[in-house]
Order: sequence, then C-alpha cells, then structure tokens
Amino acid sequence: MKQLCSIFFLLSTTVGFSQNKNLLKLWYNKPAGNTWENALPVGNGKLGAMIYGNVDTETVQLNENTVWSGSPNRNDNPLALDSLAVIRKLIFNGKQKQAEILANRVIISKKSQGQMFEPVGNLVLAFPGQQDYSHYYRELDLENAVQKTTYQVGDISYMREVIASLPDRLIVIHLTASKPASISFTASFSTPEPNVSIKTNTTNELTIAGTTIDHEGVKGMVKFKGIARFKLAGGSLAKTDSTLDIKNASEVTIYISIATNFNNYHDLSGNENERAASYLYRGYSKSFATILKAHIAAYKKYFDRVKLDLGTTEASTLPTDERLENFDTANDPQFAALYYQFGRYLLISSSQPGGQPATLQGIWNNKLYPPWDSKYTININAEMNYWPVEKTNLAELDQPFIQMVKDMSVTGKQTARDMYGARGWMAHHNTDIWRATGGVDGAFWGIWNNGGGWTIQNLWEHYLYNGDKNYLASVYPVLRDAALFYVDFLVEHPKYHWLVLCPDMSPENAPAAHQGSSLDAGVTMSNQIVFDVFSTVIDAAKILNKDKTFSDKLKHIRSLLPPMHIGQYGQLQEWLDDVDDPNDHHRHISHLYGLFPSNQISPYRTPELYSAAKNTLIQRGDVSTGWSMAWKINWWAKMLDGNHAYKLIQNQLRPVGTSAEGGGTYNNLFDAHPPFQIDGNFGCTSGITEMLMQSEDGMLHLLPAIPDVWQKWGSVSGLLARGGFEIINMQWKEGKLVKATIKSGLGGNLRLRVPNQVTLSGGAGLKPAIGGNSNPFYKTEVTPAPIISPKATITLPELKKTFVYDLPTQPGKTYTIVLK
Ligand code: FUC
Repeated sequence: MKQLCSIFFLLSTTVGFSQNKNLLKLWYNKPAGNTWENALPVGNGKLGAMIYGNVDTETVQLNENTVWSGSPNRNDNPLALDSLAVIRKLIFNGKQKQAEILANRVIISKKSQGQMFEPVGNLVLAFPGQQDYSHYYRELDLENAVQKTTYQVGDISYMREVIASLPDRLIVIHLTASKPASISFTASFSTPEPNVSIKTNTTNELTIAGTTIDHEGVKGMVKFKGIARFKLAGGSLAKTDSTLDIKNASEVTIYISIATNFNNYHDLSGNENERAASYLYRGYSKSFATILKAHIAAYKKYFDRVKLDLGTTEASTLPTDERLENFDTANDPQFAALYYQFGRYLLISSSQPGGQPATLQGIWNNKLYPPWDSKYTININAEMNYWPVEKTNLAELDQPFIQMVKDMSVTGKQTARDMYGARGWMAHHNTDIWRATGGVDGAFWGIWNNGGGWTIQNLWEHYLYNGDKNYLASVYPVLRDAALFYVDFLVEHPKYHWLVLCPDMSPENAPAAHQGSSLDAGVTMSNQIVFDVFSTVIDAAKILNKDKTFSDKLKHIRSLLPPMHIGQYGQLQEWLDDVDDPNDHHRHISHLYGLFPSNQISPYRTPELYSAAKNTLIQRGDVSTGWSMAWKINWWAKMLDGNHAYKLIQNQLRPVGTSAEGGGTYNNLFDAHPPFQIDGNFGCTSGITEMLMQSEDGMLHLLPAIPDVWQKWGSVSGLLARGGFEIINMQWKEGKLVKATIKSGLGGNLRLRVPNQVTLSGGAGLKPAIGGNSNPFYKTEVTPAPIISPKATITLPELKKTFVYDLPTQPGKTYTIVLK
C-alpha cells in the first residue's frame, strides 16, 4: 500500500509539473552579457549562431561550417619510412625516449599541425534608448529549435526570435514590438578575421566578405560571403558605408546567408557570392511565419523521435542556470532529461547531411585561434560526438562523419604508403577539413596509428542499425583498406611473438617506466581496435560474399594479436608489460575502449576482464575533464552500475569551476573540458541512453543501469537498437520493466535481457533464451582468454538477476511485452 501511495504521489506531482511549458527549454532571467558561454546556440549543420540576448546591443555570433583556415594541403613527413626500422628497434630494446626524439624529427609533421575552424563574425544590433528595461526573459526552445528574447522598455514589449532554418539554410532574426513604429536600431558586422571587408550595398544589404587566414605555412584560401538583408514593415532604412540604420519599424525580419567557395577537401572552386545570394533570395521572398513553420517541421522530424520522461519536480520551475547550480542536491530528474535532449538538439543543429561533421565545438566558435583548433581529434573526441547518433534515432546525422572517413580513406592512403610503406589507409590522431592524416603535435601525442581503425567502426555500426547491404557495399572498400594497412604494418614482437603495432601508444598517456615517453608496441587499445577492424571486415566480406582469401588471411592474423592482460593490481593492463600505476588518474583510459564503445569486455561473457576493467575504472577515479567523465558515464552503464553513472552525471552537471571534480557545465549547458568542448555533451547523451538500454552485448538489454533516483518511475520512447529494433515505448516502475513496445525493423530473433519476468501482451508466453542468439546483428566475437598476472586478485562480479528471452520477430511488426 505504501508503495502504491508513493507511486501515486510521484505520478501526481509529475502530471502537475509536466504542464509547465518550459520543460524542454533552456531559459534565463538575464542576458548573456559578455560571456560567450552564456549565449544560446542555434544551427542547421551549415550555419551556426550564438545569441547573447543583450538588450541594448544584441550580438549574433555567426559560423559557417566550411570557413576554415588554410587550403587543401597534406602534412605527411616522408622521412618516416627510412627510419621506421630504427624506431621499431629502439622501442623493442626499451629505448623509448630515443625513439621519441627520432620520431619527433621523422614522423611528426614539419608542416601544418592541422587547420582551424574559424568564425565569420558578429551581426551587432544596437538599440538606442534600451538601456533600461524590465520583464526580461530569454529561452532556447529545444522542441522547436527557436531562440527567443523578450523584454519591456517603458510600456512597449519587445520580442526577438532567432532560428537557423534547416530547409532554407539561413539564419533568420525576427523583431517585433507591442506598438507600431517602435523598432529602431543600427546594424553592423564585426569580426576577428583580419582579411575582411564589411560594406553595405545598393540593395540595402549589409555584407561581410573575406578570405580565411594563413596558418602554419598553409595559405588561407577559403573565401566567404555573408549577406544580411532586412525586411521592414513600416519605418525607414538608411545606410552608411558599413552600417544600416532602421528607424521606427513595426516589424523587422533579418535574413542572413553565408556561403564559401568550398566544394570539398581538395576543391575550392565554388562561388561564394553566387551561393550566398541564391540562398538569400530563395528565402527572402518568404515571410518569417512561412520560414518558421517549415523550419519547425523539418526540425521536429528529428527531434520528436525520442522522448524521455524521468519525472518532474518543483525544481524544474527555476531558470536553467539556477537548476544547474542546484542539481547536485536538488531532486530534479527532469534536468537530466533536459540535458539529454540538449545533446540531441546540438547534434541536429551541428551535423546535417551535406555538411561538415561536428567539430570539437560543434558548429560554434568565436575565436580566431580556438582551443585545439576546434578541429577533429580522432583518438576519442570526434568519435564520441557521434555515439548518440544511431541509438537516439538520428541516423541521418551520421552522414558528415561517414563522408569524412571516406575522404580520409583517400588522403590516408598516401600517408600509409609514403610514411610506412603500407597498403591501405591510415590516419594519426587528428584531422581537419582538409582531411590531413599526418602525425601532429609532437611524438608524445601524435604517433598513434588508429585514426582509420577507430573511425571505420562508426561506418560498420551504421550498418548494424540499418541492415542496408547497399550501404555496406558502398563503404566496404573503406573498411577493407583500413584493415589492409594493419596487415602491412603489424610486426612480430621480438619478446612476446605476437603481431603488434610499432611504434604505438596508448593515447596521450605514458607509463613511468618509459622516462616520460608514450611510445610503445602492442598497447591494449590498439590490439582491441585491430581486433575489431579485422572482425568487422571479415563479417562485412561474408555478408557481401566477397574477398574470401583476404578474410581468411585476416582471421589468421587476428589469431596472432596479443590477448588482453590483467595486471598485478587486478587492473586491465594499458600496456603489454605490467607497468600501470594504480595512482594514475589520467583522463584517457583508452584500454577501456574494449568495454565501450567496443564490446570485447562483458559482464556476462568475460567476467574476469569485466572485473579487471572495473578495477581500472576505480583506480583511475572519477575526477577528470569533461569528455573523460562523459566516457565514464558510458563505462559505468556498461558496468551495470546506474548509481555510479549517475554520480558522474552529477559531476558533469554543475557550474564549471565550482568543484574539484573537474569538468562541469557552462550556463548555456555547453560541456566544459574546460574550455568548452562539445564531446562531453554528446558523450553524456550516449551514456544516459546506455543506462536505459544497451544493444551491444549479444542482446537487447532493457534498463541495465537505472540509478536509485530514477527507479520509481520513468518512460522513454523512440530509442533504436542494433538489428533495427525500435523501442516505441518503454515504461518502468519501482525499477521494474512494466511495459515495452518494440518494433522490429529487420526481423530476426529479438533476444531480450530484462530486470524482471515479462510476458507478451495478450498472454502468450515468452520463451526463455537458449544457446547463441541467431540474430546476425547481435553476433559477438570471442576474444582470446586474458593473460592474468599471478599477483592479481580477481573478484568475479556478482550480477543482479536478470531474465533473458527469445522472441522471433517479423520485419515491420510491433511486439508488446508486459510485467508478468
Ligand atoms: C585530446 C585530449 C584533450 C582534449 C583534446 C581536444 O588531446 O587529450 O583532453 O580533449 O583532445
């Protein structure tokens, strides 16, 4: 009875606060001031804007996805090939530091270390006489992708709305007031870009035209053009050479178009002026209402696919910045749901078919020299950006990433050949819009050879969700050639005799035993990645019925890779030798790639490795940078420990700089490395999904890691699982799955793992699972048994009881299971 009462109480409070219209909004009672990380982001994958919401001087900071420093270039170091044998010998002889010194000279690029994603500039609107205002409010509506600012001056109410229209490829600003003829302002452009001209023209447009900067010896050659055109209802428009004055208008709509000469990573022959004008004129003929309607419809097509309800409490009635301050101690489950959906919003806004992939900052950067160039770090960050794509039902948004990997498979072919004498393709730990694949930043960071190996996993995963063989055939050469590089690059380890990468490194970390050098051979993460690449290509070749001989060769080589090792502290070894330091709290825990996003370590299939991975996670600790903590949410979800995953969500969702835990979140809910890095946002959205549902470990596991605070009640709809299963809706109460409706997109066996006994709705029984899962999308690869240090103490996991069922499904059919 007590239990029922509490459910009733929770449901009733939920219903009351759910009527709060602000639930899927970021909103504030104050403007952003001068702080960029207080401004609110809009984007359509091609254009991005940050809106400050300052009353008397509004700033709309603008980005276009192809405005990058430099121009087509390569950054290989051709000296590598001749020194490869020497470097290998030094590493195998324990002379890592000497190898590093040589590698700095012959492998690390002497050219560009990667180019920068650049800002276009700011549209600045100065409103005279608006210093004193009242009733201030600004919001970002995640359900409609509209930013809005409202305030009152005297007895006049003003409203500004801003969208980055998806179908019209424009930023559109709409200004209205409660009394006619009361909108007056001066519009101008400002920019940190040096090679720019800002002008008005005869058609009363404000224009910004420029060429991007040179960087690290590469000439800036991206030409960009931005046009802002003003449509007035009433009032007048006058101009100077570089400003427009609007007086006494009743309504103003500003259409902003930005385009460049960029066609692709090796072609800058487009015409930025024609492009910018054509987008502008297509949109300018439409009213704001028409553009807004089409934008919202296009956006909702993505956003509305997933709904998450974790309950709503009174805490949700406060402004976003206050909720962020309180989250640690307040009971505010809806804030986690809001943050989750903000991740999806950011992905829809920064990654659209035909555009560039989301950078380290998505599509939002105001700096001429942004942190880490706001480019693509592919030893974790760029991959993390794309973790939520498939499972939160946004598969189309994968296209820019897939295209980038295809591009690298071309540029990286020359890198593989010229630097390592290998066939196939490879990339080091960074790339940029020019798809540079050379080694950068210094040997400590840059001698990492898995930029191809890791990124192709995303292409394969895309297939595991959609089952489209034509798509698989189209990317197969990219997968195969990533494997081919390893076939040629692997060497026999003189001491252990396994086939290993050398030089190699576990991203950005070094054992004390190596005198500060990260260089090594056969590190755990690389072995796991090569294992995955070979397994992927073997499976893909089989599905496409091709390359049997090559596949057999890969199977043979795969059997010669090093197994995982469990070291003296019961940890998963990061390196082949047992040299981990249990007090090492480094942010990269790359060897747990095997736990997530890969699936080589499982609580159910590899209990010893699972236990070792858990020890590693504990030894490394929670404190870290933003993206690292976000990765830990995914790992703890895979550890089936919802409370620990939740603890990391709490660490992430606190104002930046307020805690020794590191990371944190800015007022606009951008994740803080610090500085702002968007991977943490996307990683957390992925992690929350993994707490609700996992589909990588041979079956669809529902509610694998629900923390105590979410146990009472919750529901989610629209998540996608491998094998094309869509969770149309799933509800839980008191930690039990009460109902799940699942649509089978591709048919095949649906193997379910659930926390309690369930049955098919309508009374028909569900068969307990027996044997292997016949569904090919759920195939799990058997990894070799780990090598365990005699000093290690292994405590095998005590796993909560779960129930596993098999349900044969038909494509297109929907199945409902309920609590038994
Ligand atoms: C890697 C990380 C850093 C940062 C950078 C962009 O080098 O080690 O923490 O995220 O990428």
